[in-house]
Parts: sequence; C-alpha cells; structure tokens
Amino acid sequence: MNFEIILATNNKHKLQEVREILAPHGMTIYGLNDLNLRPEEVEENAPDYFGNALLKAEAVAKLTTMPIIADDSGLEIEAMDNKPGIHSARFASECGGHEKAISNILQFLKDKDNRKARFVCNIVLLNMSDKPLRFEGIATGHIAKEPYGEGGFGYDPIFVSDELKKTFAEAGQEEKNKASHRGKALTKLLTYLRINGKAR
Ligand code: ITT
Repeated sequence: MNFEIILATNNKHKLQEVREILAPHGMTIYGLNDLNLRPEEVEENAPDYFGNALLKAEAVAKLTTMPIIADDSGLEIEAMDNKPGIHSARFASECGGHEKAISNILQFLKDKDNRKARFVCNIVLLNMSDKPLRFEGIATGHIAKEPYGEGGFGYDPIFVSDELKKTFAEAGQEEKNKASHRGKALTKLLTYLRINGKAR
C-alpha cells in the first residue's frame, strides 16, 4: 500500500511539485482540501525556515495523527542583505503580488553588479518519530535582468539557476524539480523514508 502523507500548505504550486516528486516513489500526498482539514491560521513569525515550517505542520497535527510535511521557503538575494528570505511571501503580498515584487527587486538591482541569489527550502516531517525532522535544500543562482519564462510560480521568472543556466520559469517542471531547493530537500526526505521502508 502507498505511504500516505499530508502536505500542510495553502500553495497549490507547492502541492503539485511535491506530488510530482514523491508520487513515483509509492507515496500518496494529500492536500489540506483533499481531507477537508481546516487548520487554524498560522502567523509565520519564527526566526528561521525550520521554525515556520514547524508552525505550519503543528497546526495540522492538532487535527490528525497522519504523517505531515510542511515546506517553508524563500529567495535570498545577496545585494539585499539576503532579503526577502524567510519573509518572501510577506514581501510579495506587501508589494501587491509577485509581479510587483519582482519589478521592485529588478529596480533595486538595476545598477548592482552582484546579482547572486539562492532559494532555500526547509521541509519538516511530523508524526513519524518522537521529534520533528528537518530536510533542507538550497538552489544557487542569480537574478536575471528581466523576467523570463511562463512556467513555475512566485519568483521563478527572475531566478536563473546555476545548474540549469535558465530561469526556473523557463525550465520544464521535471527540470525544475531536479535543480530546485524543494527538489533537493525532498530527495533527502525520500532517502529517510526509504531507509524506513516507507518509499521506494
Ligand atoms: P504555505 O506557507 O501555505 O506553504 P506560501 O506560498 O505562503 O505557502 P512560504 O511561506 O514558504 O509559502 O513562502 C514562500 C515564498 O517564496 C512565496 O512568496 C513563494 O512564492 C516563494 N517561493 C517558494 N518556493 C518557490 C519556488 O519554487 N519558486 C518561486 N517562488 C518560490
């Protein structure tokens, strides 16, 4: 039987990416809507990605004993003191959406030589062992001069991956999953689940 796990997110793009990566390994990934779970709203005010992912997973753990994963991620831009970082979602909503956030970033970086950036993802797994487990993935790259590509979501159109030599929005989903912060964190999670006989 497939190993069943819940992804504690309101972001349908994350759900799609996590499913694509984990489903081929004998896992069924449920979104909150699939199980009619309505966790309390979480204020993501922890000091780091792990803390925020844990808050999201714990809100769902109040409602079920099933294994839960949560993802907290962000875009760190060197010339912006590694911002927006853990506040990437907040930054986008304060700007009025990702499109506006992207144009603000491009404006800020206009005359900057250093365009280095990285995406960071922390996945937390709850209800599998006596303590929460953390899996981290990092994708390095730089910020493009303008947005490129139609795929992906969020900040993908301006993030040029070192590995892919193009933006995540120009990459196909499979390509992005191989090079992305989320893909790398989930590869570590998969290793753990395989060792424990929960994934192939
Ligand atoms: P949940 O908290 O419900 O999971 P969220 O979208 O609010 O959904 P985060 O708090 O982790 O997720 O915020 C992540 C921010 O970084 C948000 O603005 C995303 O659009 C962006 N982001 C994360 N992963 C990304 C990716 O793979 N490509 C582009 N942008 C990404």
